[in-house]
Amino acid sequence: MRFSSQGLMLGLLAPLAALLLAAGAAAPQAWARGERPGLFDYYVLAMSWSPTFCQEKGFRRRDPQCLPGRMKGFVLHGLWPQFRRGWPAECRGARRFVPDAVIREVLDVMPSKGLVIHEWRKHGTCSGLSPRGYFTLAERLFRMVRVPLAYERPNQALKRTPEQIRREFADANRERGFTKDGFAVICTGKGRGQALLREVRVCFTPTGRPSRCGANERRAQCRARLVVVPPVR
Ligand code: U2P
Repeated sequence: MRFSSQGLMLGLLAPLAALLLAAGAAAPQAWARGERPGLFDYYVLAMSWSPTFCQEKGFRRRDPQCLPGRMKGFVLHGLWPQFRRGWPAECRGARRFVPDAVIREVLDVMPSKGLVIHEWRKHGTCSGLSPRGYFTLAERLFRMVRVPLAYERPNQALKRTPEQIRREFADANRERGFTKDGFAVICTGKGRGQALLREVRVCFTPTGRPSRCGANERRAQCRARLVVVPPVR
């Protein structure tokens, strides 16, 4: 069954948006463009590990989030309405513009204006919410996820299996109602060799309660034997 979230409560800099767009373009076509806003099965909250983003290409070192002493750990990549298979994108009839005040309010957790606007147009327009409602929900869910202690500004690289990362997140969030099935680990590369942590994705119902993830996350799940989590410097 699909839910409607209508009536529900209420720069990562430009280079990241470009990277993410490129990644999206390379992925198998799983979007349905122009769907009706508010019709979807669940949300996935994508939490990006900023040090991996900073490490991947030298030019990003000019990005404020990549400057020594100002680096961050997890940042908010997006909140994506999902179908059980695939996801809606660029939905019809929603507003195109995100007010400046809304952008300023979310920059603390989503540190790129370009990314905020991109995420609204691609995913937020499918939420059935206003820009303010959508980013308020995204920030609330992002802050609701407790990051395990080991990931709070580690000064040395961590090494984990994808399964260990999911278990650490589930343990840290058990009393909030999450289980391991509500988390997915996304890494660089597609193989079984060593990889870097790119994201932790967390699944929610359309009303913002913890949920199991779906086929989209199972397909994207990291297959590496070992995941390196670069330090926050
Ligand atoms: O994974 C690469 C990019 O594809 C988009 N994506 C992926 C999984 C999913 O469930 N939903 C989804 O939208 C993301 O594109 P972006 O929002 O960054 O443009 C993701 O980065």
